[in-house]
Amino acid sequence: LFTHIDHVGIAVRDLDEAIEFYETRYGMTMAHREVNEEQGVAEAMMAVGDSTSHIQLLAPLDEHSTIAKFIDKSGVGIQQMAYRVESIDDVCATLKERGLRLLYPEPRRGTAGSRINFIHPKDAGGVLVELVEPAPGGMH
Ligand code: V0V
Repeated sequence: LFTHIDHVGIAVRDLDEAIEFYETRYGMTMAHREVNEEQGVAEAMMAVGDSTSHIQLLAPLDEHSTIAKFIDKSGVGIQQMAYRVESIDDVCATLKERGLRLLYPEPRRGTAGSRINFIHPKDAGGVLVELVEPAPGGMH
């Protein structure tokens, strides 16, 4: 069903400070950075060595952001676990058949033009699981 760990998402208060920490302490390089208004985040993808996995640093754009709500409730730290898939439409159909609640009826736009959806954490052992179908020729 899933082909790779695409990224692990970490909620941070200040994106620039977090990028600097990952660069100077872990020697990671930033592969991509963008603002996603619909998701309420400013985000940076930090490459983990030569693998195609990333750490996604997520800062809230404002107090209504899901990331702001997460930080208020749980503090900064791991917010989500994202698996890469080949066909998000097929995977969502399969997961629905298996009784899991997806957050969106149709995939939405994620990092670098990817298509994304989420499994509700209440149906996934307390883990917010994201599904990512990379854009053709995208960053993954
Ligand atoms: C909430 N809960 C979580 C959680 N967020 N559990 C584990 N991990 C999380 N991240 C639990 C929370 O403790 C509550 O449990 C319950 O779910 C309801 O939470 P809530 O605080 O009332 O929050 P809601 O229901 O308003 O929102 C939760 C959901 C929301 C998951 C629905 O965060 C959401 O829509 N997330 C998907 C979008 C997202 O995260 N976007 C930011 C990343 P109790 O207390 O009832 O037991 S954007 C991104 O990843 C991009 C662009 C990308 O990768 O491409």
